[in-house]
Amino acid sequence: MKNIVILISGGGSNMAAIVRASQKEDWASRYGARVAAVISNKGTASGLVFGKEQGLDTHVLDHKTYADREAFDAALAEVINRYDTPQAPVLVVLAGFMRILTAGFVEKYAGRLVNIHPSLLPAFGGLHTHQRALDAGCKFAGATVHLVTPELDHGPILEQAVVPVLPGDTAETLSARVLTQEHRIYPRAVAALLSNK
Ligand code: NHR
Ligand code: GAR
Repeated sequence: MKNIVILISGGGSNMAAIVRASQKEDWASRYGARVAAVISNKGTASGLVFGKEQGLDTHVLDHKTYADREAFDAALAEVINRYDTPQAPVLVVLAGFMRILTAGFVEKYAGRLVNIHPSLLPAFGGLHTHQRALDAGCKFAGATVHLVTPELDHGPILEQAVVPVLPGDTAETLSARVLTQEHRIYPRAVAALLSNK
């Protein structure tokens, strides 16, 4: 059984979309895969509640309690590696995870570490994407699922979805429109990764 480990920092709605798809589409029989655990760098992340309700292992690793990024990433890898065996390689899914990962960490999970970013990459990597798209006068916005590489938001693109920017949009209204598309494309991209392996 392949283990999917999902990293969150907040609401976890993308995590929930993936968990629900894995149940509805029976990823266990179809791909021999299951969502095993959720890890948050914030104890207050509301996505942890959903994870517990679903019977997932939940872990909190507060980045503020580690000396530096290397120490935090080493602790993160230690937890993830509990779900990683030669017979059951782990797939690591960033879903609203807000900590930049070190190159050493990213290289450990190369090809099996994915992220969803709320913009049409390569436009607007980094933070505050919706406000930046509005400020630039974009008529369309969207989301991108990509493999994670050491350079932030630069890995190979797996899926994208486009939404219109509407008159009167704020970062909040635009992000909500983008988020509904994220919930559609992220489970699909994860399933595609599982089926190719
Ligand atoms: N790590 C690497 N090496 N490469 C990527 O492509 C990554 C990554 C870690 C996270 C998600 C990303 C996003 O989709 C992601 C992609 C956090 C920041 C950030 O600046 C930027 C991009 C992303 C996630 N984080 C601040 C930091 O100092 C903290 C910000 C905060 O806590 O609010 O790590 O957007
Ligand atoms: C999503 O829009 C995701 O793309 C974005 O945060 C939101 C998390 O929502 N990710 C980033 O901005 C990463 N820097 P969720 O917790 O409900 O899935």
